[in-house]
Amino acid sequence: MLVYIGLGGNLGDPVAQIREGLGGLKQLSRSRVVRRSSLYRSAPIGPQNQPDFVNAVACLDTELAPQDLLAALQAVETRQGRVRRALRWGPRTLDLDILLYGDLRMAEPLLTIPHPRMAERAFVLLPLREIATGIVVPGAGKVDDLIDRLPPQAVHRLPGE
Ligand code: A4P
Ligand code: MG
Repeated sequence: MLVYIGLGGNLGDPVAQIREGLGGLKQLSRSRVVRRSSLYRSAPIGPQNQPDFVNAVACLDTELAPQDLLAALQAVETRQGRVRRALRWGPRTLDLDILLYGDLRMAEPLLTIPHPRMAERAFVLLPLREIATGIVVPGAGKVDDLIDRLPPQAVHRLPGE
């Protein structure tokens, strides 16, 4: 199954955190990283009194079921020093979200796919388009059309990353 994972972080050295997160994805069982986007610097969505984020998207070919993949991603987050805090959308060392899992659509208390907020987020859609031109977000539409409809958001590709 081809799945897309969103990476984000804004604490410590976020470029190093995202690189390390990509390393963590490479070590997931029954999975292989097929492709990864450049790194992007983005202004925070949510509370504004926190540092800019670095974001990226990776494509995995995996045999893990969605819940097992989520558990594996959370283990990588924890290994990289993430502490879950009360503040929603607050700062974090590394956040790994399942964006897309093939064409699957599911909504359960602990797992919603496609990621429910991805269609409004330039920091997800721009790196996704970079590695998956023409992809369709089930229930939302083509990535290019979604990007055309975005409100302005400060997202910049980091050269050489
Ligand atoms: N969960 C449900 N669906 C999913 C999914 N598709 N992938 C549940 C991953 N997790 C999913 O997530 C909370 C719970 O969501 C998990 O326990 C899981 O069961 P979390 O990672 O603990 O907390 P969170 O990331 O703070 O929550 P949330 O609501 O997912 O936040 P978002 O939407 O990921 O937003 N601004 C910029 N520029 N760049 C960013 O990367 N990220 C956020 C976080 C806010 N602002 C940002 C960025
Ligand atoms: Mg998350």
